[in-house]
Amino acid sequence: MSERLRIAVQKGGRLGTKSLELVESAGFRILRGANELLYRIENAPIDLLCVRDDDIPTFVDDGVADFGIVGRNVLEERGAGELTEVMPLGFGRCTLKIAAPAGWPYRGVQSLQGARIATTYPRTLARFLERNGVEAEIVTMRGAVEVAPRLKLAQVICDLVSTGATLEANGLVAVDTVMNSEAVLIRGASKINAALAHVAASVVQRFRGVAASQGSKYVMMNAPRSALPEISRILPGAGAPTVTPLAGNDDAVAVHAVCQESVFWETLEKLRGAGASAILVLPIEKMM
Ligand code: PRT
Ligand code: ZN
Repeated sequence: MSERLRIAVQKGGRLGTKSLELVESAGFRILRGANELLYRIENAPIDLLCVRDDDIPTFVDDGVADFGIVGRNVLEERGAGELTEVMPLGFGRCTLKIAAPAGWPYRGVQSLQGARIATTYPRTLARFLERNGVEAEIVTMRGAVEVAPRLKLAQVICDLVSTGATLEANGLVAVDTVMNSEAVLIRGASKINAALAHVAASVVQRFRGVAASQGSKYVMMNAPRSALPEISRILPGAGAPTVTPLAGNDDAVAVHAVCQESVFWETLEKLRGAGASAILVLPIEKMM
């Protein structure tokens, strides 16, 4: 068993930078030495193993790494086995979609019966088709799935979509969703060295804190006491707000709340409409 906790992260790619940012936001200082495969954490007994995303589940499963950060789509395609998703991390969001050439007659999953579907996610797609009682031919490709319909390799594709620009550039339209994905923290069945158990617990707790604080906002305002029920109703994803009296004014209170969802301008306008004034929306750096 290793003396240091190991977390496998993608080297480069779409998740690499964000994964390192998460680690740093959690207060772990990364020492970027000459070894690009292994980064040491300066202030905790943790090493980051920087590898291809496809290898991360295997490393975690084999106990070479204690945790991994990988797209849920990669985990799903592999078949989770003994691996578990500890928590979603809130970045690398994308959707595995079925897409067809514009004008292709799609009327629900049954339209895929007998079709040829190109994908880099054959197992996930097969499970989706099976769940829906559809039989189709799966053409497995290593990449560039979006060109398959033009090359007549397949009629339809199943691929990850984030902005939708790739589909649009290839004259394809998303017609169905197979799964939603984002970066997730994964853990295997292997035991963590007892001496490192507290480090593992702290990684999980701090990552949870960072993931939760992203998108959360601290909202403060003044309001007439009578407007409190209406204001509580408007605040998105807030628990019970903290209410404190304002000096020298018996009818007015200060309201403080942590909102777990985005606070849009529309929300502020509604709060104003309900009688709130001096509304402040602040970012939250850490939450525990
Ligand atoms: O080299 P390595 O094997 O490590 O990396 P990789 O090339 O296999 O993976 P990489 O870095 O491309 O993606 C890593 C993870 O990012 C994926 O497993 C997903 O969980 C996540 N992710 C988020 C995406 C996308 N968004 C995404 N848009 N992965 C791929 N794409 C591709 C998609 O396949 C399509 O080709 O981007 C294109 C579509 O993008 P839009 O923006 O045009 O819709
Ligand atoms: Zn890969």
